[in-house]
Amino acid sequence: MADGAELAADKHVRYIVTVEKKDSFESLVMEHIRLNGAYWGLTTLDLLHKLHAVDAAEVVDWIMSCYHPESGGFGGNVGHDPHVLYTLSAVQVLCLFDRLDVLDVDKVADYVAGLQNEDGSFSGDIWGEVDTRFSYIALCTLSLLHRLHRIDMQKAVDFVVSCKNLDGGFGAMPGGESHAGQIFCCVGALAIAGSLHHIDRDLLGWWLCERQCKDGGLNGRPEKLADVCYSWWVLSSLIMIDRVHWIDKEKLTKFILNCQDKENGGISDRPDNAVDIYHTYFGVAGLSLMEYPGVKPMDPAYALPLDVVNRIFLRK
Ligand code: GRG
Ligand code: ZN
Repeated sequence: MADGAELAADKHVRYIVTVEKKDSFESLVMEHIRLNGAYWGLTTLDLLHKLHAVDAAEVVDWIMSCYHPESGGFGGNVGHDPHVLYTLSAVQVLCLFDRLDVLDVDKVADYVAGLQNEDGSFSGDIWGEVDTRFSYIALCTLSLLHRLHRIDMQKAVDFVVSCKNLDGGFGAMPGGESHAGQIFCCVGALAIAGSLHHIDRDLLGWWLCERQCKDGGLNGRPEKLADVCYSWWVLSSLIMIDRVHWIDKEKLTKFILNCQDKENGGISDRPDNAVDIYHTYFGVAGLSLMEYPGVKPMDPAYALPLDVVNRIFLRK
């Protein structure tokens, strides 16, 4: 079989478990975003049916040590300031372990809802930066907590729609260039809001499927290099608008598998580069969206395994 032709799942599990331990080099350089890293690593383990390789109680304790009870938000690590980026990761990890019971749900929802601005947009924290990433994060977090009614949904949707461009894509704010990462955020937010009718599916689907490069990988916007993480940002968006069949899945699968370190585990952004936990997650998540055998199916809007999302919404 050709090099890189199969998913080296066991190697990736070992790589993630090593990185998630505090003293590895990668943990040190990513110290400020450790909660995001925990979400990437742990979701990957769950997708590979190996979440039990970590001690759930230990993870939940550590997550809660990043919590700020005064504001209701989570920091990226112990002692770091709260931000919605880490608050979503904390909620997602607690969902993986079915441990939302440790949260003061109304307090966390207060924190997120309190960041909505007059025009419907969301700031990321008290410093006020506005970006459609934060619109997605707010809607995703509040939906997982069953607290969507705490925001002005009409205004939230109107703001996201105001970031739509003539090419069918979306940017970080009104007039911002279309970028696959922001498109995921806007399509995801509209999917969660039940407002996908604001999207021209053929126009956006065309822009998204043009992201596939000759090497089979996907880029984030025209003229850029392919990168494994766009397998997630682009494919999830295409699935939400029902146009994923416009991508050559076989070529994309090969591109992702060729980015594996088959000896030490982990996946890189493109072939022969150094692996990291972020691209390991997005590589496996991309394969999940393409129904790769042995990988759990993932929900394209909530960025969590489908069984986890079903548990949250079917229980309610
Ligand atoms: C739960 C999956 C999940 C996400 C949470 C933070 C967030 C919400 C979304 C981020 C969306 C985003 C903007 C992704 C793009 C990240 C990225 C690879 C940026 C690089 O952009 P450039 O311009 O690189 O530096 P290119 O690839 O264009 O050369
Ligand atoms: Zn990338």
